[in-house]
Amino acid sequence: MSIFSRDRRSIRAIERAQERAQRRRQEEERRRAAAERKRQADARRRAEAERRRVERQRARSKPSASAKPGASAKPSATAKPSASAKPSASAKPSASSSASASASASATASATATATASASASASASPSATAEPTEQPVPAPVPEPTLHHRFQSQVDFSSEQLEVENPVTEFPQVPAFAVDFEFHSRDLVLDDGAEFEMWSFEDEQYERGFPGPTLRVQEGKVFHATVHPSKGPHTIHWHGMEPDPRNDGVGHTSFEVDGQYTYQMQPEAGRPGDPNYGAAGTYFYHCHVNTPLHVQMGMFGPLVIDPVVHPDYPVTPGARRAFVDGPEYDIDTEALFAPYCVDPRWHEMNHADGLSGEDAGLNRFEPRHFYLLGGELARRPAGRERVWSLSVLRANVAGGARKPTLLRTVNANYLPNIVTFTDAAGVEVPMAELISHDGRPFRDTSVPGAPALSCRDSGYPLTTSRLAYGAAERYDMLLHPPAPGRYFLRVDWEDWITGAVVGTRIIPIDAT
Ligand SMILES: [Cu+2]
Repeated sequence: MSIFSRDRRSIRAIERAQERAQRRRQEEERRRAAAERKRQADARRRAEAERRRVERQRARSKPSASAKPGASAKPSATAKPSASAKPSASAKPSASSSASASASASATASATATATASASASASASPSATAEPTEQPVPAPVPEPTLHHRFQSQVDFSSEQLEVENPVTEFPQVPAFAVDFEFHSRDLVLDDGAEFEMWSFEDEQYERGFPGPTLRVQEGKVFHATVHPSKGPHTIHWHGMEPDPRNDGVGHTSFEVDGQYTYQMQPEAGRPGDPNYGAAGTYFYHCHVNTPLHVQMGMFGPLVIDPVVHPDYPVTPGARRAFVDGPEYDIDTEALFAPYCVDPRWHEMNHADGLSGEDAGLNRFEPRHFYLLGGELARRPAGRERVWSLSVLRANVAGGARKPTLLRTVNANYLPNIVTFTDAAGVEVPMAELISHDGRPFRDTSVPGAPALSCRDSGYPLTTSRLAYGAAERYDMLLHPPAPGRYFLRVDWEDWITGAVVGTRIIPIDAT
């Protein structure tokens, strides 16, 4: 490498640092502006709710006021609260949040005053024979429902998510397994030498790495994952799991997290032969804030749910089952791969780009770099700023002493992928037995009422040389290379409209 190119690189590094600083400043300004817009919208909404509440209260207090003329001095008491309510109502629209808080407090106070005053008015009215005997008791004011908000547009919907500093984990239980994730953002070099700004989750083991930490949880066990976002709100969505809305990590149904939050869940335990139970399988987690951008920036990681061990389906040493009554596989060679690709333009964007209705270009995904993330699950390298990249797979030959190799895959792309298994000459080899999809085992459900055995146990293994799948899909497959030797795993990326192959990666599979 010449001095000239080193100089150019250092100049480029300085330029990039300056660009990053500039982007951060812009992002900060944008966030401040968005927060101000949100504050104003909230104030308007509160003022509107307040105005309606006062109007309704005035409408309610009218009949009781008309009943008063025959009564004593009390009617003037009922008249007063509604009169005092008027100025506070008119004061509201322009008021800030603290002003409207005290205003709503005074409105509630005046509402209670009306209720007690009119109640005592009707009480004092009934003993007197001259008072109208048909007077109806005034019902206590019904609390105004809040938080009902109709979004005006898609932009409104996506930019007005509830942000909460430190939401509380409801019904907390003692976890069998807990992790703690920080947010990180930094430049990482991927396996083709290209460098991009990446955002992801990190823990002590996989410091600032990519993808996010590998999580492995057993069915039936309570699991906690605490996230500490920074540089704007983030969440963790447990894609394919079904926790309650607070723990599902989707801002639209719960909240986005600013400070920290502990997600809690308990994956359901499987039952042999029953397709209605069980969570074992391959998943991934990802941020669900400005989702297309944040996932592309790298905010995702693998999640494996292991099955409970059922007495009817014991496990031999060195092996594990993919689901409760699923086939055993070899723990040593178990691997995961995730096709992922990068549109460099997206990696220059900011946290909230596109959320305020501007055309940020998130409708165009034009990847230029194609990657296979992952590797053997038992050997993921830990340590700072590691990108987990797949370069070679091992697989146990069919019919040998060892259990077959389990290959898990997560499509971490926005493009469809075609996976093909071939021999050294490029001829397809049907060596992949698909055993589950999206955390759901393939079972034979053709006989109603009979145990739904796995497809293999029912005599119909789903064996193929090719697999096509789209964004966020997962498959688990056993590999059965017919003889020792070198095979290949080929992954093609297709344009999602034209179907043209836009990228390809090929890695060897060494079968022994
Ligand atoms: Cu995020």
